[in-house]
Amino acid sequence: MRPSSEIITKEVERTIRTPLNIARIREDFPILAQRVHGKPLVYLDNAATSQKPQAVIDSLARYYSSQNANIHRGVHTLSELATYEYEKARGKIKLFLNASDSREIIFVRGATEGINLVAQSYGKKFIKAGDEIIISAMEHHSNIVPWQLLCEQVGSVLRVIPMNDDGELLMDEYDKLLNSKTKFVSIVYLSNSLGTINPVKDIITRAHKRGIPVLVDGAQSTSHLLVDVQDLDCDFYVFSGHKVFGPTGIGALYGKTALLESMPPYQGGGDMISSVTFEKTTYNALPYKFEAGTPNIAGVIALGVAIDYVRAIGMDAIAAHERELVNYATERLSATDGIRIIGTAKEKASVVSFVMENIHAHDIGTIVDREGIAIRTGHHCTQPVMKRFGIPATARASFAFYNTTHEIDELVKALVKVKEIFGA
Ligand code: 7TS
Repeated sequence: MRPSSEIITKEVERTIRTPLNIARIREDFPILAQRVHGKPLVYLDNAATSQKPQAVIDSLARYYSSQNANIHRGVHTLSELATYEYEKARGKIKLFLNASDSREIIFVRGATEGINLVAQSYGKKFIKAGDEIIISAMEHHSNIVPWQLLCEQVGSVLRVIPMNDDGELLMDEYDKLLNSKTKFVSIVYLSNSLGTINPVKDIITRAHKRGIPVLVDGAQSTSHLLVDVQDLDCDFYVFSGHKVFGPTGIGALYGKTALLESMPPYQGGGDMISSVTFEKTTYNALPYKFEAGTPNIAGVIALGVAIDYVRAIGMDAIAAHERELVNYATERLSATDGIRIIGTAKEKASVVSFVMENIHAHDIGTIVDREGIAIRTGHHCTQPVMKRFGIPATARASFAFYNTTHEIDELVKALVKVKEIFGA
């Protein structure tokens, strides 16, 4: 559990910041003041990537204008400063996820690279021919393909937890899939195409009863839910910085120390070694064993700033505001003739996917864009989800804490125009 001082801070943040002062928060995001096609930008594509506060943008400029140097290798002032800032950011992510040790935080390019690292390092060492890996029917391709690659390499088998028509996992079916051949479970916390919040803690408990490790794909959950990796007891957790108001090209993998210690390096190169001879190379300690080569130093430092920003607002306040947005969008879209919501789980956050009768999702996206509204349309890199619901694509509005109910009204107005254009 979190230390009590942190819980108290969270309480204070909640009482002074609920409800959030959205107008004030929006001033921190310069891009939100833009006009698109002459209309105020309504940015509802946060599941694809979130916008960046000025503090994050400034951090990138500050790094390159006054701190730029390579880390972990120089004794000169700038190198020491860059190293200090880089490692400080690791500490911030440790706190944000409530990991027990900074060495459990590995910097990677994003959720995708984090999953590939675990599949190739842990998977190749510990998963053998005939072993089974369980994922779910609502995984992003990033949490399907790396496991399929591993299956091709070692001869293991992928098993899939099915879901119901609301987009909720069938836990009884999960229980049936768990058996003595199961060697790994990899599961999405918050679905990017349905908005379902999965019962990951329960999923982890059931796997652990059989000694099976679990990876949680936190690509979507990290910016919307308070995540506590110790409370979840997950073995691995991955997320992408760009979805948490930080830069692209940087993210983190959390792994329990004992597991990370047992795994071979993912890539070879500078910084990940302890000593190299042509006869034998020994590897560096955690976390450096998994951070070969010069990393995205500016990205790491700016991600730390993004985490500071999110923590200052408070995840509880963010979750409460976004719950309101999802409920409001669900109500308004359901009340509009010809619109059907895909993903009606009881536990949902931040994402509302929908289809419109006889209108392709791409047409919806193109027309609302003319109104300055950014939504995503397509399969959202979850083709099996589309197949499960028998549709080619959805239109998806996805929210962040800076969105408002007024923006949802604007979306609904634009969708009514879409219907008019198609004579629906
Ligand atoms: N897992 C989930 C659940 C995701 O939603 C995404 C990206 C990823 C993994 C991969 O993240 P990356 O940062 O490594 O690419 N999801 C989306 C999306 O919904 N629209 O664009 C990217």
